[in-house]
Amino acid sequence: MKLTYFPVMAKGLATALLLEHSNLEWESNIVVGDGWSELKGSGKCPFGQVPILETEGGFVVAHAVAIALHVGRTSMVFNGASIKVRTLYGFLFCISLYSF
Ligand SMILES: N[C@@H](CCC(=O)N[C@@H](CS)C(=O)NCC(=O)O)C(=O)O
Repeated sequence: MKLTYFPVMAKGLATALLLEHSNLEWESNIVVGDGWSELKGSGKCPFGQVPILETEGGFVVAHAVAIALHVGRTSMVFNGASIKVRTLYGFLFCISLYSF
């Protein structure tokens, strides 16, 4: 999986932390400078914004909360120990703190 975001601690941070906490293989794609206008113009971002998560199947998930839920489901965090479920909810709450 590939998470694309800017080099700032905002919407992409909680999703990156959640991916790191999961058992999934993932890579970070940091967009800087002209890279953003190129990516935005490419139409790859469904809502013209980041973060986006590209899955193995080529599907692109947009919006931080949707990405967190996708990661939670895919990594079976929901089926794990309650501490992991609480951790996922913590990440969701963290995302909600800085707007939608
Ligand atoms: N609802 C989206 C909002 C994403 C968002 O606001 N992304 C900003 C960066 S934090 C962005 O891509 N800004 C660049 C632009 O809109 O051109 C989410 O929750 O992920």
